[in-house]
Amino acid sequence: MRYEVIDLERIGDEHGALSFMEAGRTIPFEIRRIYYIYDVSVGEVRGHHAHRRLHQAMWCPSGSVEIFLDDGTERSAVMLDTPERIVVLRPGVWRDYVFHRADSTLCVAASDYYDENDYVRDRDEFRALVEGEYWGP
Ligand code: T46
Repeated sequence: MRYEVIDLERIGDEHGALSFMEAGRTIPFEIRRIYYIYDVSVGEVRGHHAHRRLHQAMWCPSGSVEIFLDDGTERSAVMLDTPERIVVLRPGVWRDYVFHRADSTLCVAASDYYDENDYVRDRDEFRALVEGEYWGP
C-alpha cells in the first residue's frame, strides 16, 4: 500500500480536546510545505493527479472531506471527518477528493516545495508509471 490512515490520540477532558502529530514520527518525512484548501463548494471534486516524488499527509481539522485513492492496484476512500484522522500518502497515489461540508478545511503537510513537474495529471501516464514502478521511495 502506498498510503496509510492513522488515528491520532485524542487528549480530552471537559475543557476540550487536543491531538498532535510529530514530523519524523507520526509524519514519516521532513515537512517543507504546509497548505490548506477551503471555501470549496459541497460536491466539488478536486485533485485528479498523482505525485512522482512528493510525500504528503492530509487531515481535516473541521468539516468533512472524502479522499478517493488509487495506487494502481487498489482503490479506496478515506473519510476525513474527525480532526483525529490523518492519511499519509507516498508518491504514486492518484487522488480525487470531495468536500461534504462547505465549512471544511483540508490541511496538507508536504515533503517538498510546490513543483508542477512533480504532478502526473494524465491517467494514461499514471498507468504507465504504475506498470514501470517508476515512483520515488
Ligand atoms: C494535492 C491536493 C490534496 C501553488 O501555487 N502552491 C501550492 O503549494 C499548491 C498546492 C498549489 N498551488 C497552485 C497551483 C494551482 O494553480 O494552486 C492552484 C491549485 O492547485 P491544484 O489544482 O493542484 O489543487 P488541488 O486541490 O487539485 O490539489 C492540491 C495539491 O496541489 C495536491 O498536491 O494532493 O491538493
